[in-house]
Amino acid sequence: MLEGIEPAKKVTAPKNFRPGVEFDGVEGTATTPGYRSEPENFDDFLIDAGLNPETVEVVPPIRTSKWQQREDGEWLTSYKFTLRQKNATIDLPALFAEAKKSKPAQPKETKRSDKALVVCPSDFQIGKTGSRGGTKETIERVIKSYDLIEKKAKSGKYDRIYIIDLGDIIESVSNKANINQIATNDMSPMQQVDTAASLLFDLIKRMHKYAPVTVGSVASNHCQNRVMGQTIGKPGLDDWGVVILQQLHRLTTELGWDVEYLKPHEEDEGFAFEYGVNVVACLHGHQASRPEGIPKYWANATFGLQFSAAASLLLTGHFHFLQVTELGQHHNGSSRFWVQMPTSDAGSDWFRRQAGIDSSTGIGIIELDKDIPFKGTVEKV
Ligand SMILES: [Mn+2]
Repeated sequence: MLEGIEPAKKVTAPKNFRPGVEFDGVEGTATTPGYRSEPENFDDFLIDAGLNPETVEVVPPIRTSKWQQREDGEWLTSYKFTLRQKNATIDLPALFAEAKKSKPAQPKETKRSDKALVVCPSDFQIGKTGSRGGTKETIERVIKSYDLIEKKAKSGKYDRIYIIDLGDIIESVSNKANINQIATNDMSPMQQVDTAASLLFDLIKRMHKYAPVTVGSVASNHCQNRVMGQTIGKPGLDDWGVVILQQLHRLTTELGWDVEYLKPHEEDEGFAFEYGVNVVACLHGHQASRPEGIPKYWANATFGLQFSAAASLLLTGHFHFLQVTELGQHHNGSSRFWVQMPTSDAGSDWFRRQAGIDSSTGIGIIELDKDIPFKGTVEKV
């Protein structure tokens, strides 16, 4: 009775077909098993493979291969694509597209405290390589800090969050040792700008979920417009950090987010803002050749009625370590303070070799009370 009936043909996939996932934590490849119909996304597949679709994304192009289960039977389709950790490789057009499709809600109307969080990314020097690695490692360090800052932002019910880029966000190629920079950089200045903008945008996006945001950028030595060793143009305008700020302004305005911006006057290199009884001046720090020169600079700038004259708190970067210094008095009833903020960079090996000293990396954050003058507490995350 069974004669003449052929056993069903084996399900055979095309040659070289092997479903699987390879992922090294940053990027990888995936080949899915056969699907009967086109899946809406690959989230379930990624979860089955032990990956989190929130942190790992599918990168087009997506290649397909089709085969028939048996003669006249159903067709199956397998998909092959690249995977990458979100934020690991950064491409600004892609970032803009992503920003548009995933508008985070406006910060919730909750009862807010009379406190602001001031987050100070400083001296990322994106594009530089050193004893702490290259751009990839710098991004990893920065994202780790961001995760801790986000925890703080989430629980703080802040009235406002300030993100102050204290300068040298890119490495550039125009230092004194510019030939060496060509050897030690792992990205061109253009790609450094693109990556740095993406990193700052990520921080704005995270903070904006919890409070209205103000973003500021100061002018700095690595971001200066230099031609053949000379600085040209207007320092507060012709600066890569300020250019990044302009791009972010455009992006968040288009998205309709509640983000304000602070930048130097075009003839200045820093700016000041007020939060309640606290007046905060922001400056990169390259105005002094050594950290010990900053208090003198500030005193002179106060006599010269510069933007920092009325400040109760001066924030700087440039020197790559955290230091809180109490200086003189302020009209708000407290002392003036100078806070030198830490770096997230790949390592200043020439400085380490010469001076012997080195510090751990991190991002400095400060909680400011509207009615209470700053008393010197800084957290490094
Ligand atoms: Mn610097």
